[in-house]
Amino acid sequence: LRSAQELQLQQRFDARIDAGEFIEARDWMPENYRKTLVRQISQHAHSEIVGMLPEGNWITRAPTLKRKAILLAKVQDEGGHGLYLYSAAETLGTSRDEMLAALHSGRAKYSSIFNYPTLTWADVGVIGWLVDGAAIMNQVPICRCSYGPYARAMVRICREESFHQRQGYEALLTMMQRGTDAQRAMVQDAVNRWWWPSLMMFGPPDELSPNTAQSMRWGIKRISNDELRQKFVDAAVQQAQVLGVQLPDPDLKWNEERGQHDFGAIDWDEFWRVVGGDGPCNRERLAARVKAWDDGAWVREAALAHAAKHAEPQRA
Ligand code: FAQ
Repeated sequence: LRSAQELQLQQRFDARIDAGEFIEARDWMPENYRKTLVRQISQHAHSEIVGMLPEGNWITRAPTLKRKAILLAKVQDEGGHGLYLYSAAETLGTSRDEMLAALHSGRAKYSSIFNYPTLTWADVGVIGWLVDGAAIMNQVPICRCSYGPYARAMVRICREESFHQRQGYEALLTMMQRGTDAQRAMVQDAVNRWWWPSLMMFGPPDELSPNTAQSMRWGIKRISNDELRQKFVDAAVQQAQVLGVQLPDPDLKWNEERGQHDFGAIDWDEFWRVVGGDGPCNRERLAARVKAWDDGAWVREAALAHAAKHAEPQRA
């Protein structure tokens, strides 16, 4: 049985959520609200950090110095996003070490999309267009999330993601409009491979999404998985036309009555396989993160030794 005081705190919390107020780190919050936020924000942070790997694969092979400089900056931005998000999650009382230990031991999730390989340079452009495009569609509503530190981190992240999306689209436009037939075919092949995994980024269908109802009640999620996926499809169709690529779905067509596009069935078995650790690159991605953590041990030790030295009282 809950105490009268706890019930009062709960009622006050619910009223603040209903009034659209931000909840801040020191405010009282239900334990499950805290747990849900740590789960989502840490998974989001892990996605940003693991998400550096597929594109990082092309830094040494970018076709021009300009493209290389852009890609370096983009991958570095993703690292920055991961750091803001770990900081936002830390305000809820979970340490970064705990979150990273969960990632490295395979207990924590990160976005399924980063378990697919980047086979050609066109994949880098398609990640910008479709993957960053899907990320923005999902993340703009999180700028209005009820937890203040997460919402504020998302404002800057979304600005940077929208720049990333444009650079990816521009790289593809260059290949489609000024490239060779082989380059155009490379773009189409990359679109064929990334389209369906991009739709999976929004998560399972609403009726099979265990967290949506409660997260929407708490104002953590503002728009459901299926609604966001639909908005993404509608936006991508026009962008594909301008680019001159086909989206690989024979069932994709405008539905006059709904005022939206119908689209084909998503392979949810594939999605759950990848989420469960058995996608094309899951093992490679996790191994790369664990190696980076192990290789960085000396930096963490040196920083701690330095901090300890400065914390010592000054000797006369
Ligand atoms: N992959 O009940 P729901 C980026 C899990 S963008 C893996 O619907 P929820 C930028 C879900 O965690 C990518 N797992 O869950 C970038 C849950 O499992 P759990 C990251 C997934 O939380 C671009 C279970 O399935 N963006 O990094 C996925 O209400 C380019 C049931 O699902 C974010 O994280 C998936 N795709 O909704 C970087 C955005 N979908 O935890 C580099 C913030 C679902 O109960 C290069 N997150 N699951 O064991 C969200 O908006 C939400 O967490 C959703 C899932 C929409 C992802």
